Amino acid sequence: MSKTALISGITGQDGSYLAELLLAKKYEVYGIVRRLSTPNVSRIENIVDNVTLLEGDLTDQSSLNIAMRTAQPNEVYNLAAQSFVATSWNQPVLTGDVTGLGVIRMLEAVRHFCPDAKFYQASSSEMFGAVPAPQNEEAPFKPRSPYGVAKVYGYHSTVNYRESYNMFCCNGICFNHESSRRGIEFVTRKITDGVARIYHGLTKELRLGNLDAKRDWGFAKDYCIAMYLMLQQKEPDDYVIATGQSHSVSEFVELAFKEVGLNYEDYVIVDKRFYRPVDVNVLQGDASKAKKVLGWSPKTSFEQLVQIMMKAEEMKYK
Ligand code: NAP
Ligand code: G4F
Repeated sequence: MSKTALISGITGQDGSYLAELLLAKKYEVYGIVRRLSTPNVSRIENIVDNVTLLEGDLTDQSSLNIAMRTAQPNEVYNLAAQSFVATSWNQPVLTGDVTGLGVIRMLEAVRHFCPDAKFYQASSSEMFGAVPAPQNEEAPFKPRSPYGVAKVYGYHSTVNYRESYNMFCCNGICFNHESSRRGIEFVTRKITDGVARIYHGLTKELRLGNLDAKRDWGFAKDYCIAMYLMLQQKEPDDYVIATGQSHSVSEFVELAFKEVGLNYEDYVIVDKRFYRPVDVNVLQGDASKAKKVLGWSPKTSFEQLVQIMMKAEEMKYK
């Protein structure tokens, strides 16, 4: 019998890849979408006729209750969030409401309307913050942003519902993962889009912030497989999902410019406007547990990721 999945954040980067993966596995897929003046389904245009979209907002309990009651899912993937770290200093209350309390609202809706459903929470390496690398499931959390603080709340809520109500709840502690579907304000997409614009003569410079920050960057499609695998296990648990390799923003910049035969030093300007009040210096994950238990490992190298993203940008401006 085919399974049913409900995805919050289906219109986002990960939601779109996860929906494609589950459709390929013959799932019936529902997605929660918030009301916007202009509907934003650009990332799921190719599958929009194959999924059922339900109106809902992570700040509104009743809409989440109705979504659970309507879909009666076997699996719930909570991917919706105010996910941009920089914005979390400008909108800390909204970030806490959506990214933190939103998790409890989703868990409550599951508890009351489909208590047997398996639940995935999109936790984040941003929770580790100032903790020295490499970070695994045993590392403490020292978040450095309102977003990281909200994600820690969501993480502990997920563990708490597992322990309090014996619900099947998992945290995927995902390190940064990117693709051509990444939002334009995140640094990798900002870089690949900027390089393509420079290459095609649309602009002359690329303004960035902290070039020394290091991230463990993987390919989003690989990470959605790990999310799915977590909910196929016999027992619920929490897993770090990462490549184990860390690279600086300047390394990403250099490679992206190299892809089109340009030298980044001729175009990149460091602009204090893009610095954060505090930054996370180094993220580098240890995903040994995911490899051992889920049989998961990343398939895309850092160099391949930059190439994939640059190829997509080149197509866009051709
Ligand atoms: P994304 O592209 O920013 O997508 C976020 C999704 O959440 C969008 O579909 C957005 O809808 C939806 N959303 C935002 N506010 C909402 C609200 N109040 N009610 C309902 N939906 C709302 O993020 P992503 O990169 O796919 O990441 C997916 C999840 O993984 C997020 O929770 C993120 O924090 C977490 N995460 C991501 C990474 C990463 O590197 N990508 C790493 C660790 C954890 P609209 O389309 O309407 O804006
Ligand atoms: O691409 P970013 O904005 O991603 P960040 O802050 O690491 O957060 C992403 O990954 C988290 C997982 O660790 C997710 F939970 C979260 O939802 C999101 O997906 O910034 C990466 C680094 C930072 O150190 C930032 O200071 O790049 C640095 N950076 C340098 N110049 C910049 C810029 N970031 C942005 N967005 N824009 C710049 O101009």
